Amino acid sequence: MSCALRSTLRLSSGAGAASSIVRSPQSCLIGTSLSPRHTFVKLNRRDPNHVQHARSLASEARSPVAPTSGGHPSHKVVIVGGGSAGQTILHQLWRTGLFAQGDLALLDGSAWHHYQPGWTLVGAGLKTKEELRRPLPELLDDTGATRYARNVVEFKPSQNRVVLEDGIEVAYENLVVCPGVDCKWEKVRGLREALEEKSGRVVSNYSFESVSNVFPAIQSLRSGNAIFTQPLGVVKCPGAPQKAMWLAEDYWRKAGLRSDTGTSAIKVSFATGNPVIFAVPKYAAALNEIRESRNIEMLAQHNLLEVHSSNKASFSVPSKEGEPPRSVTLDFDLLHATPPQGPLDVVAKSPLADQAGFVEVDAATTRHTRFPNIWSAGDASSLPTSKTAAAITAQAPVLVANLVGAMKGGDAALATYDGYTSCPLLTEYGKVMLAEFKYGGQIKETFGNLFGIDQAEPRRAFYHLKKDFFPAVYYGSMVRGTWAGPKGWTFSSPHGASARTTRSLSTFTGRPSAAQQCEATVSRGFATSSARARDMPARRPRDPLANNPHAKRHPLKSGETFIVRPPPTLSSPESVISDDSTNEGPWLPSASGSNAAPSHLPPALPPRTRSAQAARSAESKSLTADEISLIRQLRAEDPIKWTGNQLAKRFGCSPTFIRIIAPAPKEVRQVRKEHEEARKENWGMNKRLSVEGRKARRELW
Ligand code: UQ1
Repeated sequence: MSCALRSTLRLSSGAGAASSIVRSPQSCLIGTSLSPRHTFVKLNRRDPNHVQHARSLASEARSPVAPTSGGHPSHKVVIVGGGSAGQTILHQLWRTGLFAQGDLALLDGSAWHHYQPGWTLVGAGLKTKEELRRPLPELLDDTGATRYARNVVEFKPSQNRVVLEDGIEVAYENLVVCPGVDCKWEKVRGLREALEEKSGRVVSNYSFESVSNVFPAIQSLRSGNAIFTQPLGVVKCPGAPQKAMWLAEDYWRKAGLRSDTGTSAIKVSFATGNPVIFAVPKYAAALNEIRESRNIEMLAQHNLLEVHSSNKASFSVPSKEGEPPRSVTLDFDLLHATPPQGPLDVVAKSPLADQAGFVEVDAATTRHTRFPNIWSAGDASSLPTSKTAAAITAQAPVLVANLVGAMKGGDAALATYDGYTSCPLLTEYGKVMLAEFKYGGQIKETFGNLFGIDQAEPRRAFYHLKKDFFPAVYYGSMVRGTWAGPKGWTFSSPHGASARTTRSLSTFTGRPSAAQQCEATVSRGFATSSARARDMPARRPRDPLANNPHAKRHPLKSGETFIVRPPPTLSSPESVISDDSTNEGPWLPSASGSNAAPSHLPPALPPRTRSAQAARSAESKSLTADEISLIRQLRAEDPIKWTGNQLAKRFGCSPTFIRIIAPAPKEVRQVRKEHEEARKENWGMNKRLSVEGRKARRELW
């Protein structure tokens, strides 16, 4: 066992005592500990120069100097923890354009950020742990936030201050607490020692050091008992302990060491402290079916207590009423352990904590129930849902909207979180069951709603989401604040009010509700180009055409107004239109002669793109009678698979033509229509307005 692992395990158990603890509040799987890159400077709180020191610490991280409050560096919003939640929230706040350099601060002593949802893939030999990490400072560079490369050791909510490990106190107007949860390795006797042993029989996907030992251990096992454990209580990504099992079992199956019937060279057991395999009954039923078909033993209510030696482990099991708790000891040849987990001591012992030690926030608004200027999301929060990165994609926009709303003195409870979370369960190499649900274990499936498929059925497409898409979108978009999970990239606020700043030629205005006004500002930054976003804070640019005397207003049925404002550089609809075609405005269909745009009309729609034109001309392609009857036959056999688009592709004609000669059955059309309606509900303001606008322009022309 390396020193590094030893120190990791030791450090990650304590709260705030050591400078090098990494407490990444990540979604799936557990934080790890590495030394921060910055030099540790011990500062004395009583030293009158400590503020000066704090400033130099801040600038050490290439950050602006903070203003002070009562002698303490002070910020409008201080974020505790730079993991998935902290980074996502920081970037989303920055993108609102409401904050200047130094208004925001992030406190985290970690040198690295790990994409922990990917560690299951490392344990299965599909990725390396190194490719899943990034230096933390690099991820924060594009915000104007001050980074303190220190962890918090004390919360002082009544004074609006937090204390850093070197004694510095940082003051805040608003505090966002998302330091994640800790692995409590020490709660299982003998586990740390067993993980350090050379035999490599005890492994875990739940730490940076040990995750790379998992796949070699799976590869080298040829026979015996393999036990995969899940502790009773909260864990990050509650599906991860069994993902390790499903993939290992599949590996051994492919290696000829497992069979569905009779005896296999390797026996596989899932020992969980919980009574069921998964908390949501729909997915639990599907998983149990797969488990039985693959001959995997379920040891329910078996909570790992102790690892005795390199081949024996004890579990507590329920006893009959009135009898003392029992324990059973099992032999193993490979043990994949998931450590018990819980809130960091610094949070659990603070006034912020609920009885279980998590930051006590309102389940809908993410606002603290007792300190209105404190907020929390992610693993450290008391939000009663599964702790995953997917959950953070839904929590962060709610927190940001409500925090900004509260700062503006408005109603902070505008946006609400419904408990959305997701667990992409790898059930074998190449297949994933995409569990998605909200509070109360109610199903909330993205693709089920869009395409009418059952997400409890493991699929290859979901596997690629998990293995390739999510890691890329995580670093490329999520922690940069531009990914809203199942809602995709267009960051639409929880009320669907996402506003574009201005458009050059035409602008939509409406009378947004108070909620929309607030959120329009919240999400404004998301519509800017990435180059602009980097140069934030963005100001709403003054519209140079605001006083254009030629502006025409077209009220739309939806309540919005479509305003046409020809730029001064172009001839206005009222001006004499020259024959010179270079003088054509893009808003004029044709500037020549009598075809000039009538001044009372908004711009014409641009001509159809080449591909659309090609598709239209393909409509005239004549199909043979055989082809037409084949189309009808395919449509009748499997109308779900053979959509209009699929058939059009196959037969080289347009989907419209297909829909005319072989319309889909009424029920299928009905279901599609419902999905389409559901999809429209999720449209952001931009999309809605652009569709409305096109419709209006089509009608007017
Ligand atoms: C998601 O957004 C996300 O973040 C990048 C994940 O990575 C950990 C996920 O596992 C899931 C399920 C989502 C949710 C997104 C969709 C499209 C279902």
